[in-house]
Amino acid sequence: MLLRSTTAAPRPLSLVPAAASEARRPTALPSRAALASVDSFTPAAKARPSTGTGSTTPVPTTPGGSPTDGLKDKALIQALHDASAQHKDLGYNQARKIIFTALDNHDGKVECVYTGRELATDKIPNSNDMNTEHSWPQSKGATGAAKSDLHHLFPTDSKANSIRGNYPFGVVKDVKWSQDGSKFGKDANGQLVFEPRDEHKGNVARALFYFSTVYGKPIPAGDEAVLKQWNKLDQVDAAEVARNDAIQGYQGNRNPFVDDASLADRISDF
Ligand SMILES: [Ca+2]
Repeated sequence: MLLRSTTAAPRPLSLVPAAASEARRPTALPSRAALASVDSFTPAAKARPSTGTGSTTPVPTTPGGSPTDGLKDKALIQALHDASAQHKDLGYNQARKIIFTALDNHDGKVECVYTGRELATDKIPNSNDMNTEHSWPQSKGATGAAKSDLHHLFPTDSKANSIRGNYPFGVVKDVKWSQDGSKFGKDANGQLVFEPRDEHKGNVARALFYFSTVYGKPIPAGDEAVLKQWNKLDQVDAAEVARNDAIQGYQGNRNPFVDDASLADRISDF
């Protein structure tokens, strides 16, 4: 069920197009007070509602009416792409400002998704301290709008970010670096891989499933097998749902693999 309501958070973008008169009213946002600090935020007023493929009938938000029902593999990827790809390109500076001052700023602090290190900040930090992780690396295709797509961007300690570099994610057997549950080193096949701590494993898997689907990028088979395991190991929690809700408010689209984590197993080859 792609668009099921998982929380009580409003989803105005899928129901009511943002009117110009409401452009400064943050009705699409969760109630965190921190969100109000993003003074230049504007709702993704131009984003189309996720109405699927060409139909003028809104996608039902009740069970039993998802456009992905019964689909799998390429047909499911296409349907998810059609429902999720359209979104507002925030630009990289605005995306980072949102991450560090609102989206991932809780009680004035931002936490590195890899190490758990917290930084008190009310602005984009010095990039030598904490910076923005592209779960799908820029060097492997996260360019243009994808560079600023919040669904795969996370705050990270700069050293951990640098160690991950553009290495694939995988299960580390021969540890060369580790900190607070995240590891870098060789996997069972002797390939250098980065392994996030357990609580981020599912998040990163679902972020990459989203990226592959929205931007049409294949995931290597070995990586995909690991990510599908992580999708089950670290299941969607309330924080991940809240982040998905908030991102919809900013850029107008959702990660369907967070809304329904079982979708990934209906795709045999991303
Ligand atoms: Ca998690």
